[in-house]
Amino acid sequence: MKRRDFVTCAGATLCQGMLPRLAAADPAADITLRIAPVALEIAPSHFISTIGYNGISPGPVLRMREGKTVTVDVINDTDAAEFVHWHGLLVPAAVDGAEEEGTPAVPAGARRRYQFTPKPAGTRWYHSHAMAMGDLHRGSYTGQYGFLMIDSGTNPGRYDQEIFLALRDWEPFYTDQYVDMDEAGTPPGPQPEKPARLDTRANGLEPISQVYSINDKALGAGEPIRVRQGTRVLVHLLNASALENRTIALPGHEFHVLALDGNPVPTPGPARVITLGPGERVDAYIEMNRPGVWILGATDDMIRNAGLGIVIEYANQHREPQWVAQPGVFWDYTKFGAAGGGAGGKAPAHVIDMVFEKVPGGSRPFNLWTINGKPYPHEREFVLQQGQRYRINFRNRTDDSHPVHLHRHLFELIDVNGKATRGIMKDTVVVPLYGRVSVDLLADQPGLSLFHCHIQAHMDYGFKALFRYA
Ligand SMILES: [Cu+2]
Repeated sequence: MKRRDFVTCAGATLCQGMLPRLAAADPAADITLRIAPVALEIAPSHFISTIGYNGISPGPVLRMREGKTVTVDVINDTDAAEFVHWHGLLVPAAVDGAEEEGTPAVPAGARRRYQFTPKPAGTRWYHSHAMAMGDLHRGSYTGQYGFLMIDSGTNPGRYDQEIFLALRDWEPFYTDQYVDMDEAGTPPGPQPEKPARLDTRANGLEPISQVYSINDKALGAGEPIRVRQGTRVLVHLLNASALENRTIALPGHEFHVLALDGNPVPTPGPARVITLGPGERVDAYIEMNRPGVWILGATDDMIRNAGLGIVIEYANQHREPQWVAQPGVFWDYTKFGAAGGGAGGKAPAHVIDMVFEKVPGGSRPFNLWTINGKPYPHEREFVLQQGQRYRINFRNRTDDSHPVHLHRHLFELIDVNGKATRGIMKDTVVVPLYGRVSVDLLADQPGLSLFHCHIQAHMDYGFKALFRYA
């Protein structure tokens, strides 16, 4: 595919002659995204200095029609090259927004036009795909993200109210006293990949946060979501964190899960808590049938009290927002699979094993993350034949739960720690600590495709690989 590829300069003289200018006759883009610094007042007088899209963070909710080609002009008003990745879309590598796949950067102070045909329909998102390495003010640590809704034109729209909730954290810093929530969010059960002998070397530095928000407000700082009894509210959830998996709940209510990563599930159903790894989305509706004032937020008290929540206020209800703990309840993808679980469906002939390991920092500042014993790059290790189906086994031999993402493809969830399932299509899946997840992949998107952990520091320090087509 020949992409129309314009690069120009915002400031004229600096780079004149180096880059082709946007032709004067070029029609206006359907969408313009300007990458520039923003200050977010997430709580009274608590400003976060970050980088956003079009002066806000999250950026505007972008809406595109499935199958209808769009042009997006990205203007980079920062001093570093950027990439905008269209997460969950099946688009060519040249416009996918990942340097590793060969997408050209949007240079500092310049403009680049992306043109693609969005598919499939569903809740997608867009975000920076720049490497950050040791710089906690780059890539997905910044406010460069937003929802991207691909509309099929056939959504029946059986809801009264639609809300978008992105989970975030801010002002990350490094610590070697890292305690994550992965253990608390993992149901007791088998740990099929737990090594017989654990690596006891000292852990490297990991970024953590103590400041949280949903969208651009910490709990209690923004307007509540005002609802009426007897209505149905459609919630689009996104974990836009660069750091950690999160579990949320709305006490007194259940989520009715409709879609995972924007793809309708075979068996929609209730969930009292939802766990989302960075990059994951959940679409669910909530029946508003428990009048009161409630907190929708992180199940972890420390994280919720530090901002990760939002108030849900029924009409004519005025009281302190209520929270009720949800002990012993766990999120389980497989509940939403096809009836009959793993029955039916022929296993693909080709099997790819991916073993995830951590090399603790020891004397180096950061941990190193490996796939099959090696950090990125992997030369011609993961080669797909077009039209073939593959079973991929993610084997997590580390003490973190990793949200792994494959660009430009959807995969079908087949097994989570021995629980078989069918029919759940995803682009990102959390592989539990010492756990194993199997997925099936149809190789039908020729070109380079990046696979990586969606925790920025893991990706930056080795946890990524390129899939190629033969
Ligand atoms: Cu990871």
